Amino acid sequence: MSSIFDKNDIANKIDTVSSLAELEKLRVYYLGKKGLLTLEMKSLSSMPIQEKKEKGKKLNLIKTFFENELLKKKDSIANSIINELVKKEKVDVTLPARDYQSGKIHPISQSLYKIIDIFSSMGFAVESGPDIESDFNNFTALNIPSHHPAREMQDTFYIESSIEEEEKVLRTHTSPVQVRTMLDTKPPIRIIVPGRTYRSDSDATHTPMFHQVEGLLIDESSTMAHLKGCLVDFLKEFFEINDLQYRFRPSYFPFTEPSAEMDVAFTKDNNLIKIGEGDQWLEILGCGMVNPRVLQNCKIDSNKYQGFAFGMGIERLSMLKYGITDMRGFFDSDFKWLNHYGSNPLDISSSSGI
Ligand code: 2NL
Repeated sequence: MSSIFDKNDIANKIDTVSSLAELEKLRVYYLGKKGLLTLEMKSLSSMPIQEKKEKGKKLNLIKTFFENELLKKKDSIANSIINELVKKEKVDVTLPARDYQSGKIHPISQSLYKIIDIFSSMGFAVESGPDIESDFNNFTALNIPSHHPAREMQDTFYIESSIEEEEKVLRTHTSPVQVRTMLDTKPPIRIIVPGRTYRSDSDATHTPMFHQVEGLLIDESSTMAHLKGCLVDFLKEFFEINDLQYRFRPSYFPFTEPSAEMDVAFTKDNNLIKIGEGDQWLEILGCGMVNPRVLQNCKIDSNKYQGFAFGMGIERLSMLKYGITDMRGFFDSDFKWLNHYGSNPLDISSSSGI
């Protein structure tokens, strides 16, 4: 007669099981809420103390035995499932490796690394600031008068503000960071400021958001000659052309006096622009000696200090360096475009020293 205290009987029952589902059924049969062992254990409470002690001890022993056997069987079933799988599954080591695509560095980032690399080697520090700026930092401090067209709604993104608040704008250039630096630190100052800038403009050659890098140097003795040397060295290094043909042309900006624009020579070869030589000129950046009024607006003594500043568009520099013809491609997030114009991560570490 089988009894629930019969270890052999339990062991036999477990032995005949061949799946995890059957094993679970057996567990419930003995140890579920209404399982045989569970009910027996519940019935202990109504027994006289001596009987309770003896039967309780037996029940506990059989319960532990059952649980151990259950675990052993579970392991052995799991093992045989794995063994079956291993037998069935074959790895064909002669198959070709799966193709993978490595990421590319966006040309804007690549140019930026290079620009930072070159100016760092000349002793310029990199500064940054917020995209949303006060009207003072973006326009007033830079000697841009209230009637200047740059301030028009058609050109600048204004941020809604309450009447007491000062008007806020999306910065139209990175100059407000230089203003902040001049207000915060004593000269000498030697910084470049790369970053996003915004203008209300959109066509094949303009996007509402674009990247600029501006530079500012303030000390007691730097001149236009230093400015020229600095920019010529930069462009030669950036385009990797030693005998780069260039010219400085007089220009006008409210924040510099005198002001100039720099052009580089180029030739068109099958619609592709070749930088460095030729009889055509391409405007590449703006620059000048910092207007003393800007220094005064930024609490710097314009009798003691002077300096130069410059600004250039990173998209434009990248288009020329990498032969990109449509500016909109920069912001389309098209993987094919990035795969074509982007650079390999390993090339960066060697060119920028990062
Ligand atoms: C351009 C011209 C320029 C500056 C930017 C500047 C900034 C301060 C003071 C004086 Cl805080 N100047 N920046 C100066 C000359 C030209 O940018 O064509 N940018 C794309």
